[in-house]
Amino acid sequence: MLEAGKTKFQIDLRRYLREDGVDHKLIHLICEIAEASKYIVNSIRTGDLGVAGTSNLYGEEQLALDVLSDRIMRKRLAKSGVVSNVASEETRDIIAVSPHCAGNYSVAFDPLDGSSLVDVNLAVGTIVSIYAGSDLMQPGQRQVAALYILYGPRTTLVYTTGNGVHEFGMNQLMEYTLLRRNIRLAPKAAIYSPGGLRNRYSPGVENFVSYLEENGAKLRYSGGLVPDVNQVLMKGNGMFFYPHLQGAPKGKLRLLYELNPMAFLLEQAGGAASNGRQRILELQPQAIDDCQPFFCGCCEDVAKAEELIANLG
Ligand code: AFP
Repeated sequence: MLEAGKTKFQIDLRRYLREDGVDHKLIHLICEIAEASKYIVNSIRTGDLGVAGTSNLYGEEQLALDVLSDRIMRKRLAKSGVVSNVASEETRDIIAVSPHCAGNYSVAFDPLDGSSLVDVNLAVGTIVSIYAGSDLMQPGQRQVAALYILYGPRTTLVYTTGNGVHEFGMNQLMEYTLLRRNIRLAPKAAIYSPGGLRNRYSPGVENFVSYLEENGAKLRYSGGLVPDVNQVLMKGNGMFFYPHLQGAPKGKLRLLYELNPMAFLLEQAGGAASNGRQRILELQPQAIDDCQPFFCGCCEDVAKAEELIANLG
């Protein structure tokens, strides 16, 4: 087991995954995704910021960057030779990329989450959820790996394979090297990121905001799930939520592409993730585009959210 804390040494992602005891095909897959992110980061920096003229499954207008990032990811996953099925937030179906790889992995991903923030130069990210075999419609607790790549002032990759949460930074040679291993969350939040419209919050959620504020938590919301969850993890004491709203009882965020991978990462860091009533990782997806309310971060605060929602809705 590798020790917790920061490191001065340049340990690259592949070597770390090997030392972490990860299966060699999964190492290959994670490294292919890391490769894809290099093209995505380049597209964000220099690419077309306009619309693509198409819409995704949720009726949202796609940007040229959404479509390009999706293509980059899909191509790389197909080329990896270890992926059978993929599902992307940007497309409508589960797609068989290499049906002959049925014994290996399937991947659900959001190629460029928060893309509407690129034009105002805020941070965005890629989110990835990996299952063994060909079935993507499984509860998140069956994920074998989850990761995100954050395109901020620096590009970082944060992953778990069920053995803690580890952060890597892209260096000047565009290689990912270890920044922090075994990231851990405190039990209570000092910052919070609340999504959705507050005048549509339920009484339980409204009370939860008051509880956080009374306990001294400061508002820190960027509007991008990846940077918002990343600050919860890296500061080690935060809470993110995008709740059920009046008129949107399932909130906005997608179980397969956003919640399951983030929930796996947060639990692996000693935090928790719930839809307000149930652990996210136990939910059986009903459809590829399932949405769920999301409360994640420090475990005592997630428990408080569940208590207030159980009592007040
Ligand atoms: P886009 O991918 O459509 O930009 O949505 C981003 C996102 O799914 C997630 O990253 C944010 O947490 C959430 O939406 C923000 O939604 P609001 O704009 O409704 O606060």
